[in-house]
Amino acid sequence: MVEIGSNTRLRVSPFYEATIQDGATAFSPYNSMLMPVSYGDPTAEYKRLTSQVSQWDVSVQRQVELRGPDAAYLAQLLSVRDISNCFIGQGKYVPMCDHRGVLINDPVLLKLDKDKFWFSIADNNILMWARAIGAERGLDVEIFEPDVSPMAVQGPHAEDVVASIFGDWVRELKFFWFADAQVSDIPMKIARSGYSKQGGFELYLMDGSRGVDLWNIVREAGQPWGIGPGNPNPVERIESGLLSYGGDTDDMTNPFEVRLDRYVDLDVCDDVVGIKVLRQIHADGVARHQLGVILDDSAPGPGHAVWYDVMSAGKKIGSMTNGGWSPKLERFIGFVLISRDFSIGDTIDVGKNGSLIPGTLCDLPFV
Ligand code: THG
Repeated sequence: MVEIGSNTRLRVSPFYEATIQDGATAFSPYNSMLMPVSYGDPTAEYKRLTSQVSQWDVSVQRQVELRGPDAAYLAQLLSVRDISNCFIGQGKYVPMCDHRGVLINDPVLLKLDKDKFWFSIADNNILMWARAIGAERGLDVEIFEPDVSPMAVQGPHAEDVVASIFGDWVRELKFFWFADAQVSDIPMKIARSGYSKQGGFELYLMDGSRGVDLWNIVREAGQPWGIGPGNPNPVERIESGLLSYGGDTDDMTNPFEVRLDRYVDLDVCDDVVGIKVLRQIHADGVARHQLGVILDDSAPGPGHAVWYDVMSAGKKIGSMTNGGWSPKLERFIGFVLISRDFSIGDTIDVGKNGSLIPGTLCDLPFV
């Protein structure tokens, strides 16, 4: 038994005690916080998500707030997707790149007002990045982390659960739009979003002292629909083709390699970080691409390195970046990031710890 020393470098989620109470058995580091990644029964967690409803502590998706006269301009500089058509009350999935055109995050951007935005971030320090770019460009904008912690409610009955708490109006919320809401004096924004393809909402808790209260309200309201705890599901998200920044990307990955083409607008203004390089990369074409793989057998055990080699005729052609047993396909599936010389229908081998497992490349998403 190893204990994690509590300290100022590791922030505790407002839902932490509730997730422990609900039986969390494993946590994973993310944005200098811990995310519950298992409640001890992966099969049940997958089933709840795909046939009932599941509640997740995703407060590790920390918010970076931009506020002030130049907030909209800075939000655009940091996003390689055009956000000029984003309405107040709307969210957008916006890849972020560095000056090399390398993907450094894939946040959800929420436009709260004409001069107020949140980036809801994946695992990388965007607070520091936004402050650096804002200062270098001499912009008039405040950049800070607000007291906001998302909790996801995902699954085919998520809408029933959320409507039973907040009212039927939530059923009218459009995909990625959000609105203010309150229950038991707990302030929040409710968005129709979440890291699954099972449908659902994210409740952006706006008072960190009320995390356990909110968790328990959702837990109780969800009983008729069989709610239980879960987390961004490692298999459902692969079946659904959702990218994991940092999990499926490395320090060289650009958005075109990982199927984010439709979130890159090459005609945004030249000031957008990385856009000029992306235009060039787009014109030249990429050397690698992301595909699915269906294996003939289970993948070998994880070992210490995370990515598996993808081999063809004894040569390494790329990596399998993540994988797992798919209940829907009843096969072991995964994402590969491989040379463009190989494409859908080709057979390859996935290697690790000396063993080679044959597999076939396929299009994404799986389901
Ligand atoms: N919710 C919130 N913040 C987040 C995530 C989230 N921050 C980190 C991480 N997840 C960012 N990554 C993603 C990846 C995919 C999606 C959202 C966040 C997603 N994609 C849809 C798709 O690919 O089909 C829709 C995108 C679109 O077309 O607009 O939902 O989950 N708050």
